[in-house]
Formats: sequence, C-alpha cells, structure tokens
Amino acid sequence: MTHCSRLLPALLCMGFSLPAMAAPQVQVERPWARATAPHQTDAAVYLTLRSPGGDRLIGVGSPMADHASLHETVKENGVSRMRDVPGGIPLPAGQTVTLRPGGFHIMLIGLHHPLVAGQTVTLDLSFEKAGTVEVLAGVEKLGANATMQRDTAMLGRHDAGRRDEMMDHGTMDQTR
Ligand SMILES: [Cu+2]
Repeated sequence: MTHCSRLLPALLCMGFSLPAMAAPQVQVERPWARATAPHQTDAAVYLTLRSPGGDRLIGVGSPMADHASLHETVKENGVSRMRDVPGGIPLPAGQTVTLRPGGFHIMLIGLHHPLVAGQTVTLDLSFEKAGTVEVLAGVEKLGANATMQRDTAMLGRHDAGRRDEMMDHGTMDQTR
C-alpha cells in the first residue's frame, strides 16, 4: 500500500482496490515452478495464498498438462510420499498459506512440453468463494533456489524435504 500511494496516482490505486471490496478475493503471491529435467513429465508448482475472509482452494487445472491436482507431501515411517488432498486446501481468514516443497503443492501430471526457465506456467485455481482465478507461475532454473533464498527461514527448514520430494516425483514418474 505504501508503494502504491508513493508510486501511482491515488485514483489508480483506488481502481485496484475497489474490486477487492466488491467480491471475495484471494491474494496469490510468488507462484513458481522448477524447470523440468529431460524426460520429466510431472512437475510441482508452488505459491502463497491469503484470503482476508477465509476460503478454500478446491481445485486446479492447467492447459499445459493432461491433469493437475492438489498434492501434499507427508512423511510416513521416515519416507516422504505424495498424496491427493481430498477436501482441498483450507485458507483460514487472514492467514498466509504457502504451498512449498515438502508440503502442499500443485502437481502437473503429463506435461505437454518441458518447463523451461524464464517461461511461465498457466494455472486455473478454483476457490470455494472466490471462484476461478488464472495464475501465471514463473519457471525457475532446475536446481536453482533464487526464489527460496528470499525466504531464508523456509530454505533452512525445508532443505531436506525438498530433496525427498524430488526423489519422490522421480519415483512417481517411473511407476506411471
Ligand atoms: Cu506431487
């Protein structure tokens, strides 16, 4: 908001904030995915969500893959595995919910083309109240942590989980 009022004329700022008051809205921040390795046909997409009034992410689609679903990585007996999130991902009012390596993520299955660094992934997120929201996720270099480094706490805590998850996705690839 401070940036808004400093950098943009007041009327323009009002124009941006009016729709937020008119309809339930979910803020989507930092959507990103990793570039895919050769022959990799599945990929995870991560982002941060915030709903002022509370909402629920109930579905996801992408024109760039055969199928997209909401996944969660869980540890069972010390082994990380992924599973579908049946009821969707709850967004408690005013709380920040981050989909990240080692936790909730969006899984793209059967990519039509490899994900290349610098390009974007188109997603359609379906929310219980806010409806469908189109999101463009930036593709980052394979193995690069450019986005992660901006959040050092997250980097430290999920370093191990991220490796597990990449192995997990590899295993899934082979069994399909
Ligand atoms: Cu997954």
